[in-house]
Amino acid sequence: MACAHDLRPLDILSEVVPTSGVRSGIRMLQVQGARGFQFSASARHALSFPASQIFLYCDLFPEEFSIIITLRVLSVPPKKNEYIFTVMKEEMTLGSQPPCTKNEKAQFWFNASRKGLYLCDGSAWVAMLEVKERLDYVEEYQNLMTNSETMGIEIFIIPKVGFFAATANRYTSPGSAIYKWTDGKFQSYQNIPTYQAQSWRYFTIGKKAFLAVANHREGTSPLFFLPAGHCDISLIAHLPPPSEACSARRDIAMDSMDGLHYVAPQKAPQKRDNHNINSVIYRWNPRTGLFEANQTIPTSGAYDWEFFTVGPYSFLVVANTFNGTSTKIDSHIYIWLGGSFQLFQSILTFGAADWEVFRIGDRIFLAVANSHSYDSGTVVPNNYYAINSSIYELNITAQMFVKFQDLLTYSALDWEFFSVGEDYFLVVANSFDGFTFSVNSIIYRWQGYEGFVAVHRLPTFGCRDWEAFHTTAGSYLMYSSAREPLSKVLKLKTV
Ligand SMILES: [Ca+2]
Ligand SMILES: [Ca+2]
Repeated sequence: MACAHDLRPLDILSEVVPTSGVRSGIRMLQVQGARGFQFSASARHALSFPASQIFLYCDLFPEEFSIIITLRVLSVPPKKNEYIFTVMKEEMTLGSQPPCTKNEKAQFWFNASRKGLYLCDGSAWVAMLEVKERLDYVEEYQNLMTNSETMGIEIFIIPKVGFFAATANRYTSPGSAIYKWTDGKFQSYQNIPTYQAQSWRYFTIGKKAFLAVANHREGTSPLFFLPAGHCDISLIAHLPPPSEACSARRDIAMDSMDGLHYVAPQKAPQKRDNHNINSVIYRWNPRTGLFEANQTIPTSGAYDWEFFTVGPYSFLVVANTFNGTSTKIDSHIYIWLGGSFQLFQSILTFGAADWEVFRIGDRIFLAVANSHSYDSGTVVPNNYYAINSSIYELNITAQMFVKFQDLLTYSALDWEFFSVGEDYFLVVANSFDGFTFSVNSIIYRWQGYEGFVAVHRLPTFGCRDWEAFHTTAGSYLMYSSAREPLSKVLKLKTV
C-alpha cells in the first residue's frame, strides 16, 4: 500500500472534536513536560472519523481500524498547534497469513477474519491491534456424508498443501477417508482401506510426515508416509508385525521426547474376552526408518493414549476401559524416567474412553471421558451412562493430579479443548443416555473460580469424537457419529 505521499497535514483534534467542543469523553492530561488528550474508551466511536479523511487517495485502508501514533517530545514550546503523523511502513498485505521472514521484516499484515493488524518482526507476526473475539453461538456449517459410521477424526495441516481431515470409518470398503478443505468445505480427497478403523494420528518426525491408523479388527495398524509438499499417501510399515493378528487397537499416541519418538498402539488380545493385555511402546529408529518395540505396558481395554510434557518431564496417560468384569478400574499416568515409562499415578475411571490434556495459563489439566459404570459384582445401577466425567489439575508441589471438577456426562467418549479469543472451552462427546443416542453434547466455558460452566447444548447423534480447528476464515468444530454415516462441521460465530 503506497499511501504515504497522499498524507496531508492534519489537525486530528479538529477532525474529531466538533467546533462547539465535546462535553464528555475527552480530557487533557499533562505528565511532566508532555501534554495530551485522553479519549475515554466508551466514547471512542463518538470520537472516531473515517480513515479516508487522512488517506485521501487510498482505497485499501481497512475501515475497521485506525492507527494512532503519539510522539512524546520532552520540551514543547507552549501553545503550538502542531501534530506529527507518519505511516510507519508503506507495505501491507491483506488476506491469508503471508510468510514472515527477514524479507518481510517491518511489514504489516491485516488479518480480515480476525480483524487484527500484525507486524512482522523478522520471524513471526506480532499482534499490534487485535479485536478480541468472543464466542456468541454455534452454527451448522457442513453436513459431511461419510463412507460409514466414523469412530474418530484427525484434522491436520500439510504445509504448502493445505488442510485435511482423516475419518476412521467402520467398514472396510470403501474404507476410511481423507478430506481436503477446499473453498471453505471438506471435500473428498482419498479413500484408504481400513478394518474397523478407530482413530488416525498425524505426526511429523523431522521433515517427514506420517499418518497412522488404529485398526480395531483384522490385520495390522498401517503407518503411512506423506512425502513433503504433497499428500500422496503411501504405506511404509505395519505395526505391529502381521504375525500378531486379531488386534483390538483403539488408539495411537505419537510424540517426541529428547529427539526420540514413540508410538503406542494396543497389542493384539489372543482371545476375545481377554481385555488385559500389553500395549507396546514403539521407538523410531532413524537408521532403519522404522518403529521398533521398546517397552510393553499392561493395559485393560486401552481406548486412548495421550502424551504430554511438563517442563523437562514427559508423561503418557492411558484410558483403561474394561478389565473383563468391571469398568471401574484405574487408568494410569506414566512418567519417562531412565529410558522407559514408569508409573506416576493411578486414577479411578469408569470405562475411560479419552484423556484430554490442556493448559490454562501455567496450569495443567487432564480431563477424562467416562463412558459407563459397570461392575459384574455389584447391584445394577439406575443408569450405567449418566455418570460424572472428571477434570484433574496437576499440583506441582504435591507432584500429583488432584480432582478439580466433576461434570455430569452421558456415556462420554471424547473431550476437546479449544479457545476463542481470550476464552477457553471444553466440548464433550455425549453419546448415549441409556435410552437414546440423540443426546446433547455440551460446550463448557472456563470461568475461573467456577471452573467449567455449560454454555451451549449441541444436539448430536451417537457422538464419538470432537475436533476443533481454525482457518483464516474463522473457527470450527467437527464431530463424528459412531451411529450414522454423517459428520458435521459447526462454525463458531463470534462477536
Ligand atoms: Ca485423547
Ligand atoms: Ca477429539
